[in-house]
Amino acid sequence: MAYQRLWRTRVGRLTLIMGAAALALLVFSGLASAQVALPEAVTEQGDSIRALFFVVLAIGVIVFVIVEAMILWVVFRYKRKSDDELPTQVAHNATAEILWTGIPTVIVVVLFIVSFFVLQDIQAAADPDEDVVVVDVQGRQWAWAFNYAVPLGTELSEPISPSLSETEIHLEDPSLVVPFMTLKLGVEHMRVVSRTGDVVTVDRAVNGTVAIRHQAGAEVMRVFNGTDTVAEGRLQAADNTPIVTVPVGQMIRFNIASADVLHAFYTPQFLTKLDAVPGRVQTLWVRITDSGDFKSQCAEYCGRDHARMIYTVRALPLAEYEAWFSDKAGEAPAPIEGDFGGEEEVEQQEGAIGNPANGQQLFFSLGCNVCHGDFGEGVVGPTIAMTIVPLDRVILQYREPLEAMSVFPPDQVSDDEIADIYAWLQTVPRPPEADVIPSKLAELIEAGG
Ligand code: HEC
Ligand SMILES: [Cu+2]
Repeated sequence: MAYQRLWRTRVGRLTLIMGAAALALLVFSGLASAQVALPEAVTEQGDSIRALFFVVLAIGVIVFVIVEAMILWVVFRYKRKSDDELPTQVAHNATAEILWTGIPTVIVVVLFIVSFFVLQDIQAAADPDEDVVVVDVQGRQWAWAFNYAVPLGTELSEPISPSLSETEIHLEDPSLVVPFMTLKLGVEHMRVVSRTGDVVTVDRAVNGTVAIRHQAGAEVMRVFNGTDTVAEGRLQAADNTPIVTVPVGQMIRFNIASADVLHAFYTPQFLTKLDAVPGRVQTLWVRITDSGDFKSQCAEYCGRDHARMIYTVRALPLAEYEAWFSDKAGEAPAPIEGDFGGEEEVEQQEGAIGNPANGQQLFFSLGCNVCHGDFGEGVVGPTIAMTIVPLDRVILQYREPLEAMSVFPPDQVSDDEIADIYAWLQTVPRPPEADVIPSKLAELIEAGG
């Protein structure tokens, strides 16, 4: 054999040894920085998955060792000793055949049963009377939005646009137990107007969201955007990555949706990931056991800036979480004053550039709020409320975006519609200077570019 021939010369031996060493070095240098083992789970569900993994691993190791040992035994025991000695030829052996069919069958059945129970365990919803933190997750090219449900009883703002039709929903209606009614932004985007007994009146197609709690008859909640951002783990200079803050110890329900293509919600320490599928809401239940910041990312290739879809899950002890939450809930943006004109009075005022009421709806239905915040205050994208960027340059931004904004071609949003959005954004107050997320484009224009 070639190896044997090589091994006979000194140079050959050296080559072989160096080659093996280089290969080992290559393999281990990769492993040193990479996470080889399964990460420690920080959720109860992750613990079950980890336990299942080790059961499967143990069975695999046992089978591997037995099979390898038998192969080696056969290789050495039945090594060809002379050319005329042939091994005994066996046609069949009932015992061996039953064993090699039976044992794998038993293993597969055991794995099936064990995984079935683990799956049930990790997909189990919270108890009906348990407190649940509901977070609506929306993936979009290329950002994540996290919206929180606020229990009823929290003060509700007036509907923004009173002209939109109000709808009554009955909490006992089982169809409303469908987790999250707001997937079609702009169509099912709703906010609570009032609640009497079992009947909740919602306002459709406006800012704010109604999520129905998982159990029938439970409270209806308004969702607000309580996402913090962090300027670390940057991939490009203007990048802020969102933080989704959650409590330790309480059941959390992530309602995972996508506004465009497939994305995947993936926190390695959860030991599970779930795709964000357009047109559908997927539910991920977790109860976190350890506090900390867990770096997370989109785990389904979704286009040019997929790599920027990073976020952090921040798990805080319950008391700290509650303090953070009430702080955020208090901050929930106040409704904007003013009459934007309803459908009956689309007529434009003299000299106005667009129809702000229409613009406001488009802003949500196109998902601009995901990156720019419900009030254009800026999240992943810059603050665009009352932008100084002129309309024609803004139209260009939709068509050929600077930085990681999604492309909006004319068949998705026309120039006139952009003018409407622009008009609405010009009526929305800018946040205090300290909270403004700077816009490159605005800076360029200010600099006279
Ligand atoms: C994937 C995230 C994302 C989405 C979705 C998105 N944008 Fe942007 N947008 C950005 C980023 C990032 C910039 C940064 C360019 C810069 O810094 O000037 C930007 C820039 C802008 C600007 C120019 C900046 C300025 O100061 O005026 C406008 C206007 C704007 N976006 C409006 C919109 C509108 C309206 C929508 C919905 C149709 C939208 N964006 C959707 C991320 C997004
Ligand atoms: Cu992605």
